[in-house]
Amino acid sequence: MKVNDVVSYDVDGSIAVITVNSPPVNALSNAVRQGVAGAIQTAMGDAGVDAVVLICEGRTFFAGADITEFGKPPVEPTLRNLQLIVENTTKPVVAAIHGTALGGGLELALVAHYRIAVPSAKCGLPEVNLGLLPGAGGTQRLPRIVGIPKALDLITAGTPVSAKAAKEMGLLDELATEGNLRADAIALAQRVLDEGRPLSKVRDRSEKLDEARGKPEIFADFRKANARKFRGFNAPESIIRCIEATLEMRFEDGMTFERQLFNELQADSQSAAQRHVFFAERQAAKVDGIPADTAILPIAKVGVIGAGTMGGGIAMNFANAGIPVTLVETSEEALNRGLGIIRKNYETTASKGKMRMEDVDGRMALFTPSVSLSDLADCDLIIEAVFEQIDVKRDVFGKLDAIAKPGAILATNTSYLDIDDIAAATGRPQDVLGLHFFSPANVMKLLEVVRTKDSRPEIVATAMKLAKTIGKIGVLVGNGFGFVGNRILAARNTQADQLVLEGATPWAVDKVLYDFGFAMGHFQMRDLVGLDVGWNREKTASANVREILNEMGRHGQKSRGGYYDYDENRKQTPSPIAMQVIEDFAAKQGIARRDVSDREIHDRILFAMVNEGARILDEGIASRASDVDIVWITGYGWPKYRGGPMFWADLQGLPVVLDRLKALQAAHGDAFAPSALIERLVAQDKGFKDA
Ligand code: T1G
Repeated sequence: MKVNDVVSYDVDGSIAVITVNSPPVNALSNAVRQGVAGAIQTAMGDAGVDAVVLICEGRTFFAGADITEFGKPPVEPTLRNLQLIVENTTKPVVAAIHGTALGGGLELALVAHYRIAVPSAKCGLPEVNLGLLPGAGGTQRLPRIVGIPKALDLITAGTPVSAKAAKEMGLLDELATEGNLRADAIALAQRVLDEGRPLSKVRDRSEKLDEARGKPEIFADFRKANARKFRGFNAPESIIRCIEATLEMRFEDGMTFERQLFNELQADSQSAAQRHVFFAERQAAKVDGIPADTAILPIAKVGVIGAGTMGGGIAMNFANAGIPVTLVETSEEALNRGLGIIRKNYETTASKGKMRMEDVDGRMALFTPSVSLSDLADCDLIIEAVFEQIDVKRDVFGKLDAIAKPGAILATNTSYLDIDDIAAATGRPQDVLGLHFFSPANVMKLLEVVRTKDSRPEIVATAMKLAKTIGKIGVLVGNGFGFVGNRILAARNTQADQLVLEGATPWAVDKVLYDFGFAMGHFQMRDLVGLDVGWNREKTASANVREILNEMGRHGQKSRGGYYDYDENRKQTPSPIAMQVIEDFAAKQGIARRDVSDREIHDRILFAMVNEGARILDEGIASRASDVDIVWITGYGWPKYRGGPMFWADLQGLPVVLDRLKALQAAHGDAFAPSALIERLVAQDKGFKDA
């Protein structure tokens, strides 16, 4: 019978089965919680019922609290009150898990008396990814099952574990047969009754906690080992404190402490930022203006031109998704070098246990090497990753036009060049778009899908779906200089270069950005990528500090010297040589150096980036402010707990941003002329989220 729109109740023998069906992920919404509570009450009042199975339909068991309800007034039963109802039943409750039992979903399963899952299921407490902690007893119950060390790992990492692993750690009582969950759960419930098993409560268990008593080093060592990873984030430390509380407090007090710290995190801008990122990532996959029924083209075979760093990494993405790749280079030697690097990458992955060594050959078998473009004739998608020069790319596309089969997608991996110009070298501009990967292409999550004025909807929709297939976060961007990510990077470059000429040091600039939350500073990143990327050895003319450093052979980390000096372990130290180059160049430019404050560095760099993001939005190069956020978080390391440049600007308040831009414009010129979009939004009392 239907309890409400999303919960139904039926009885099989003497086992009541409560079934939840609330797409897309059975999140524990108000309706779900109310329905389950009502069904439990019914089961308790039903004399013919001796036990209860709680199961979900659709793709998964409860995937957590309903994130869309955050910030709204609580509606009874809250998740914690629903847990009390389940935990205090007089009849055994069995949680039957498939898909991903996550967050509040797993926490609800933890108050059931027994848990069973199909082998394909996963269990996890990913709240840390939202800047939160498990707020329904996860920090108090999980340690009581798996022990303190494992709970520390699982909850601060937020990554789910397989059903097999969950069973081994005691999180699950049984594994069901795949596809037979309901029957196996009912059978377990019946066995519990037949064997008179107790109504065990996780909260009453302490044996696992006892293993950690008197060992404060467990927490001290964990904090130390993860300091770098947790730097800047608030949630991990709160999680650790809650887990410490299991040893210091009674269960109820621990629950109160957990609730207190959860509330603090939920009110924190860091969690708002990370919840914004969660939805922004999913929003980016949605392409406005393309009909949902647009044909997705089959991509059975991919061609990649260029087996260098980018081409090889790009090719690996498709092989990793099981898609055969024809890899074309200009010579056997270049081809073999590229394939060698690919094989070495897989062997390294296997040595880390992330794939089986015996699978490396199978993965390599997906590559068909070639030195002839004509071998790409049967590819559904061809991606070029050749030298970043327009005439080279136009030449390749002209040749592809004569080789590629009709309807094949022709993609360029260019970072800056005009893709309309490249497409014009073919007779099929409608089949051309950009697939801008980020180095290392087989690792970085971001993929800018660049739509030209002629790209037909089918290839755009196909590229966006393909991004998800190869495990990337695809963001659709327009064909403008630097698209979205690199254009904002260029704005940061300009200010960083100017600041060091005016008196700042590269290390001061880098520290401001590091303290803001970037994994590394601007000049440190430049040294890492290589100062000679895009440097023209033939045409160099000491036109700027970067050229001069290159002319001196200081190409960055790879030459053990750039803005920093590097020892044999790549440990960096500020370079007096680079500092002298900067001072000399500033003098030549007639720039009188001065003290530059950290605040000036912070504002000039960050507000210039925000302003460029606004211009990008205003020009339609990005269709959403949240897309700009996703580009800079996933492609350039903008700290996730600050939500991306546009979210961060909204947090400052656009009136503040506008005032600051005007002041910076007065002091440092028109690079800070406020974007018209910012002025419009301020006039309308709106933020980028409304743009
Ligand atoms: N609440 C609301 N909507 C959700 C949701 C959630 N928890 N999880 C997913 N969605 C939506 C998502 O926005 C998308 O919507 C659709 O479902 C499909 O998602 C008290 C406080 C479950 C592994 O953090 O990890 O419990 O775009 O595209 O790739 O301690 O979704 O279709 O409109 O991601 O198959 C803890 C978050 C919450 C899990 C499925 N739980 N979700 O991945 O699909 S906090 C989480 C996921 C909590 C308690 C605390 C994934 C997934 P739309 P999708 P997918």
